[in-house]
Amino acid sequence: MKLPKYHPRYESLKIRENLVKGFKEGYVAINGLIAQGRGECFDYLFNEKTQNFAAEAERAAVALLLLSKSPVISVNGNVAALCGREICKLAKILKCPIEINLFYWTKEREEIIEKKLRKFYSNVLTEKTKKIPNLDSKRANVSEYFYNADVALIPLEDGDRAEALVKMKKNVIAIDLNPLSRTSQNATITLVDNIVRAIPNMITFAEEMKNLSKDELERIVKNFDNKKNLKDAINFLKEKI
Ligand code: PTJ
Repeated sequence: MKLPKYHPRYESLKIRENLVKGFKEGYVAINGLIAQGRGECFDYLFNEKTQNFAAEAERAAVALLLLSKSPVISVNGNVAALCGREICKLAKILKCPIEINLFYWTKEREEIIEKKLRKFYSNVLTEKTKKIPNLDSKRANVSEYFYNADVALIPLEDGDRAEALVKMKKNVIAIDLNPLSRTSQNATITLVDNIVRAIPNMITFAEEMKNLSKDELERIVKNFDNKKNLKDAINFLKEKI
């Protein structure tokens, strides 16, 4: 469908179209369309804009990733469809690998996503030799690198895996429009923002901050309070309603 640019819901409809295209190409799970609907509902309440609390969390997340010794970015079907190219750009700046991890895993979906990402970035991990403890799904299978990573960026993640990663003592950065989800509540840093804005914002921050000293980056992380940030997001929703 050709979307007219003047349509008041152009951006939101464009995102939907990208997901539907990804579904037709065989790499977005049908359940991914439902997940997007859930996200859209929250995004509507956040005025479809990056609010101050989200920008603050995005800055802290970039500082944490720049401080990390072994960061990793996890990508699922929705993430690949919504910002595959941008997430590769972020990984390049952070010099970190990307790992494909699917809730509704099939070999075919994984291969299509891998091919898509490799057009922009070569450091895509595929060999899964380890299992995340206490997690009973295909999402438990990870690479050795992921298993040992100190910081994991996990956009649009399910609550079980987020919790299991926190239990492994990893620093977990979530991107989730629902500030009440288990993923949001358990993460070390939660970006309550639409991924289509969060990743480009993180790219801008990473470019600005990549030459900051370790002390400056540590100060940014230390001054960030995730519980307070989530409260600010929830209060925003309360006032909006
Ligand atoms: O590709 P797969 O097989 O790994 O499956 C991916 C999905 C997303 C289908 C799977 O992880 C899933 O079922 O996710 P959930 O639990 O339905 O959604 C995860 C969270 O992402 C929810 O809290 C949504 O509100 C949120 N969300 C959805 N779309 C966006 C979003 N957050 C930020 N930006 C979005 N565009």
